Amino acid sequence: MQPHIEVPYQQCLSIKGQALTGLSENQNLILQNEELLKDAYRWMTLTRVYDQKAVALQRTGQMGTYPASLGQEAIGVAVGMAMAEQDTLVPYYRDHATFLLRGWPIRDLLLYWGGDERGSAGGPVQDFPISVPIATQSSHAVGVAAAMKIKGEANAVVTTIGDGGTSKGDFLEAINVAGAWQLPVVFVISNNQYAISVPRTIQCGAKTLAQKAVGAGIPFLQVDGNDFVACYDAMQEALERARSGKGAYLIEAVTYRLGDHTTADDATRYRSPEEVKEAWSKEPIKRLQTYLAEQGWWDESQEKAWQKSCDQRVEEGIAAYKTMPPEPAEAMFDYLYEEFPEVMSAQLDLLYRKVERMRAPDSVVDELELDGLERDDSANDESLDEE
Ligand SMILES: Cc1ncc(C[n+]2csc(CCOP(=O)(O)OP(=O)(O)O)c2C)c(N)n1
Repeated sequence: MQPHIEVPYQQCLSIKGQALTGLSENQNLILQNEELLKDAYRWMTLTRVYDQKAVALQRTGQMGTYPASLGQEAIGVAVGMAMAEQDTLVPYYRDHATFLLRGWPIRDLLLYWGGDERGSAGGPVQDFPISVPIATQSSHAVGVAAAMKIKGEANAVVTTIGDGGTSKGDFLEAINVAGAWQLPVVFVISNNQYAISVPRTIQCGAKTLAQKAVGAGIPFLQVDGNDFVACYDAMQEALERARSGKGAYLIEAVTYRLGDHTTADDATRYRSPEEVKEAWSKEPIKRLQTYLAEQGWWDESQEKAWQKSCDQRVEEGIAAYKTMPPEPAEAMFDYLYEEFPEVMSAQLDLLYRKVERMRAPDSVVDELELDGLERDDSANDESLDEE
């Protein structure tokens, strides 16, 4: 039998988009804030349009493997809206909404997923690049938070992770250190119910993932991850604690991945249509839209105009991505080291020679293969899943 652990669960909007009763002062303030909620809705819908078009780019061979955030837009937007610019984001790979809010140009996001290192330069300079290795970002976040504490900065670090990632030692070590040293770091678990095809219930024997914080001595909370209001309120409280020197916080946002794990996955092989249909009834965008419409803050014509502008904005980003001249092949070496280690010189030489050979007029390598070298994503298909 499991010991009883009280895990607070926070929800402010019903799945039908109605405000619940008994809410805190801050939650009610959020619910009354027309501009804030419209902004959140706009970011969520922009993210969804971006996601759809990114998947289409991959499907048409114009980009590498891509992990959509369909259904998880509320927590991503709440994280991005609650963070201050000078805070540090140490993300994982499904944080598209947060990246957009942190100022990443759409072109750069696409470049990243197209295998171009220049894509990682978006967002504030102190933010970390996307982490494809699972959970390594948790320890990086703790390192940044320790540095902040030593320097006496009143900023915070936010780091995100999936449910499966919380089974890794890196995550558990990171929350332990964050608790022991009372570091200004907020851990956000996007519990979308699956780690590729592995359901949450067989990843971990604990009833909730939030309770992992108990052993680390960190306060914790479970929120309805499809409820923007609940997520935003939780993030505000966690960030406030971190910035005022009270230490770390852990939020488990309970959500659902409505799409495939990545474009290399087929979720119909391990999920029933009934389960997915049920999950759609709880999705975050419709929920907030209903609330806004019932307040008289959003209508059909606003929706149409906004969808059109999202479309335009994403198409502009796609055009910029497609017209970006490719990086030289050797660029892959440029981003790894501050000072190039001598021991890598032989590999770099080999690469130069290969590129020269391929460019030679009498090369046996045909045009197609040369194009492939300049923006080759096919070889990386599934790398996200197989690492
Ligand atoms: C260290 C490491 N091991 C394995 C993988 C392969 N892999 C990619 S995604 C994934 C599942 C992650 O699931 P979860 O943490 O729940 O995040 P989600 O993708 O569901 O958002 C795995 C095992 C990896 N990228 N890195």
